[in-house]
Amino acid sequence: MDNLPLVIASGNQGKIREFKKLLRDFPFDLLTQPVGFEIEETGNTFVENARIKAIAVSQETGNMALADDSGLSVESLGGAPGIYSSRYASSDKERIQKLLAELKPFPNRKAKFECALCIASGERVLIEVSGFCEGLITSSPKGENGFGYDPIFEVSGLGETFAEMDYEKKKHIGHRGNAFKLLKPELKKLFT
Ligand code: ITT
Repeated sequence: MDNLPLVIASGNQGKIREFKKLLRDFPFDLLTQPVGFEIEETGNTFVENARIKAIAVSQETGNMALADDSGLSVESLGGAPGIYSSRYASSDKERIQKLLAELKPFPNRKAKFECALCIASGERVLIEVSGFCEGLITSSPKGENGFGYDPIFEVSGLGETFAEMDYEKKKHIGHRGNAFKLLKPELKKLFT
């Protein structure tokens, strides 16, 4: 059987790298979304925004699309930056600096990463799942791996940040890997 085309509906290179590894053993031809394609994320939740992106990219390309809406919610900041994680500042470095500055007065460093995944075909939603990972915000960045807020997110009970882990470990315990664990059986159901 020929591989099925699947567009990774994201412009974030960090996410795209992770998806290429997560989907390695699946019978998909992985495609990237059209260069410069912008979608306004008008949803109020990660799930709504993942759905908006998957449908828009699938309609634009005529192929099935997988979107990820994800972000970091910090307890002391009332859940911020949450769905605004990528809009919080204009680069990873500035986002990290802003978060550390805002969190400075608070002893409670609890935070949670969430990842909503949606696969759509045209306007039809085929699969929706969400994964989570709980942890603490460090007082300064640690580690060189990963992307985004990885250097300041220390996974509960492990004492190391996502950026200090190799990718296999992040995949095993991280929000995207946890969402993917739920996606896998649904994908299998869909294609068998
Ligand atoms: P697309 O919408 O094109 O996929 P984006 O970066 O705008 O790209 P989001 O709206 O979902 O994506 O924003 C998610 C932000 O949350 C992302 O830019 C990172 O800053 C952060 N983030 C998500 N997953 C992360 C991870 O695994 N590690 C570190 N930061 C992450």
